[in-house]
Amino acid sequence: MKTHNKIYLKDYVPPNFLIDHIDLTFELTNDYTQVTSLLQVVKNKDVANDATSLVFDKGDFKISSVIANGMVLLPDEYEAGKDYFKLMKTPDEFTLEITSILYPEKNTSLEGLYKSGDIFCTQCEAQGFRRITPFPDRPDVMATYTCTIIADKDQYPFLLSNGNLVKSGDLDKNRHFVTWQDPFKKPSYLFALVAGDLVRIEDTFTTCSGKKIDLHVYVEKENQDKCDHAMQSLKQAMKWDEKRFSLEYDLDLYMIVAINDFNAGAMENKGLNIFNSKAVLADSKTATDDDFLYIQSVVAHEYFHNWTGNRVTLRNWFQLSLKEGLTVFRDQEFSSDLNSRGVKRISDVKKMRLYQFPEDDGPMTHPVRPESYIKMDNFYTMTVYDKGSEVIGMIHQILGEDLFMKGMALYFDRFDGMAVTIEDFVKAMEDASSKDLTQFKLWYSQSGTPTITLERKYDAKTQTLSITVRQATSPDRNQQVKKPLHIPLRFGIVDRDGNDITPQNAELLELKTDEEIFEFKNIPLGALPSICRQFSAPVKISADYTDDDLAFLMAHDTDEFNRWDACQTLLFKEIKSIVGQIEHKKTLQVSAHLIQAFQKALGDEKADKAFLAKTLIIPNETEIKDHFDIINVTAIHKAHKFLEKTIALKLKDEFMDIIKKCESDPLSISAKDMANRNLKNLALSYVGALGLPDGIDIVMEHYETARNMTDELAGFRILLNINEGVKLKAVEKFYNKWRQDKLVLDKWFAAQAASSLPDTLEKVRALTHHPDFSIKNPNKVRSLFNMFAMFNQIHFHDKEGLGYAFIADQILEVDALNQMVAARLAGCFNHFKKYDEKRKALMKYELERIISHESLSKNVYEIVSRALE
Ligand code: B3K
Ligand code: ZN
Repeated sequence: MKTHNKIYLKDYVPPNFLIDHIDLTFELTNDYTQVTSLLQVVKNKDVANDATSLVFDKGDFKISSVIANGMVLLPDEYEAGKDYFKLMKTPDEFTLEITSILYPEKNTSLEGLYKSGDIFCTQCEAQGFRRITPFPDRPDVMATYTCTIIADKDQYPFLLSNGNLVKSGDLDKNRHFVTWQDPFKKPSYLFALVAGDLVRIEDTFTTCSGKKIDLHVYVEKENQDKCDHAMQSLKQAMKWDEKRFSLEYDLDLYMIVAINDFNAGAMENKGLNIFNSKAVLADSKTATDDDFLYIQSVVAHEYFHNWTGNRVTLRNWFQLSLKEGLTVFRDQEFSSDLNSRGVKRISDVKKMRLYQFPEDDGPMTHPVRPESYIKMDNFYTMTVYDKGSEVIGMIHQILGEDLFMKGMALYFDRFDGMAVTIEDFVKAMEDASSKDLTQFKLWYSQSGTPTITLERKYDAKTQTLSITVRQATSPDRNQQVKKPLHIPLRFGIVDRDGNDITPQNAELLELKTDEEIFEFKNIPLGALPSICRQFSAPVKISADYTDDDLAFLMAHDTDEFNRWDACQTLLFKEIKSIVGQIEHKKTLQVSAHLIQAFQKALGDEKADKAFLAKTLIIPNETEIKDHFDIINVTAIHKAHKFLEKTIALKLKDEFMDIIKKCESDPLSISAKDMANRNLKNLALSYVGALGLPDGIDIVMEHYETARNMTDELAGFRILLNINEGVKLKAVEKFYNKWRQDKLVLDKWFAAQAASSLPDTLEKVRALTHHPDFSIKNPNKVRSLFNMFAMFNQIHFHDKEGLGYAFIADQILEVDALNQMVAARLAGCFNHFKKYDEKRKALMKYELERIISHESLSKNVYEIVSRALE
């Protein structure tokens, strides 16, 4: 077994050489691509060493010529290894011209320059630029770029790169060229190139200072009618960033290109964003309401990077959260301002608990600013992105909106055009607010999710409520001893009539030590504290609430988030109790107070429907498993089904009423219409879960008459869990209707992979041979394999280990083509130690089989070796 070295933050040294300017020329042909880069190299005066040899990063490709200061170098005057390029004895300032030959068609990693269908495109973050040309491929080397692209005029009518188009013209042999110039210095990871036969959708945006910006969205011809939502989202984002953050766009042109084969959601290349087509294309026939919201947030996220990431960039990759955490915070604020803030918060917290808490609790645990990596690509994680955003949110809570914005302004003022660190950001926040964030900074260096324990005492004589709040974080591989964090807790008190009686100045409690006692006077008997409102800190809460307290808070807390959370706590308690009944072979029952709480919520005419839909959904089995120290897959599956059926049975009339009453305009994506659909589809899922003929008919009709993808997909998913006959019919019907649409087929694959019916593993195996499946396309791999491994608990954890063996085979097969996608999939074994002995052993066997595979990538090695440690 090969091992691989780690790169450490503590070993960071500034670069010996800087590049002032790079002039790139790409000649794209159908056989190969020739890349010439002309670099203005200067020695970094700030580095006090007398190194004269220059070492660049380089991919595994051939160099055909090297010219230094106009002199052709002989092959023995430079070294070109598999992953480096070296020149001995260089002057302090010189020009270097390197010509390389690439084969983009053979590049299945989707990093560097590759082809997606007939389109040439690039993905350089984090370390893809080195696969294009030898270069100091690190974010603290910032250069200006010009880029000339030469290609056949008919096959590649559009030739795009960063910045502004400065020259174009015809060449011999039916070729043409275009030259782009980007006036802003940038790190290599923001370079981009696209060449293809696309259509362009055009619009403009006039900025606050009156500058007119051209907005271009490029897609394949058949998708030209699906760009309107992305374009509107872009304009909303531009406007919002001016209003909320006083940030204006800087180039004359902003381009977005949609690509079918893409490892991530999208990429913020300067002036030329490249997107996974699923993050751009939408119309109501083919995209769900969730897709519309996703597109709005991704388009905005990439746009917001222009300031947080591009204009102010990273000193090294350990600082990734400086741009990602901050930009996620910005896109979450944007979506909250445009849609419902409460509902957005619930979705974001659900995502944190589903993915980030387990990450913090498993082998991949790392601080928001990681200290080491083998492959940086493995650290584009929920911790860096979403916990990173929560950390920014906490600074926002502590400083308040005005001081926070003052800090942001100071940050841009100080660091525009520079490559900086998280420390620099926090310092700007401290300087602008005069607050001391020394202890707060631990959030960046200490891993793990803190647990907050809440204990109440009430003295009836003095009417004093005293609350003891404790914090603790479990030791992990990163730190054996955890220090107390500075935790902002939004707080409130609700009396027995449902009035908010929070004393003044108690709305934000700042916890700084292991244990603190807060006392509140003149509090009537029975009043309940409500803690961590709005989920003001990414912590787990363990409070001494009774079921009655929780039901009361669910109905009366004035904080919407905590009303939802009280119901979550009730649901998890209930499921745990049913799992206990199963394990002790008792008669299964659901407690009456849960049914009553649901009934009350459903009967509340004034309740917000979007909120209800989020509240009354039973957490899925993947969410449930994290509430157990040892995961009993079968019992959890049974408990989930039993709870769903019991609620459906007891409240069938209420659900039928919702199904009748929740009308929506099928083509509108207004908040009201989305909420109605959401609640109706939830009610249908309960009714469908009963598996009775009348319920099946209702769901079937809903599915067959649906006029948008939200309803159609919701119906389809329910039908796939009813019985074999119903499933078969629905699968065929859906396919025949949508066989031409790649993105809708992703949903078709994913829904089948998630089915709980007995033959699912065999079906998934068969689908790998389906003509519309391609193991080279990341969206398809994620729809089929990641969906199966992450969200089909009962079949992935098949007790004979067939699910594990199948997925391990797929990991190895994908790894030979696309290491990044394979590594993501390999994460499905991360928590193997939490299962029963038999499953644990079966998973360990597969992990060992993977890690001993001969040509395993560094990416998968890093994930699997950490899991096995
Ligand atoms: N910065 C890119 C992510 C690139 C992923 C590289 N493996 C998208 C984003 O976060 O905006
Ligand atoms: Zn980002």
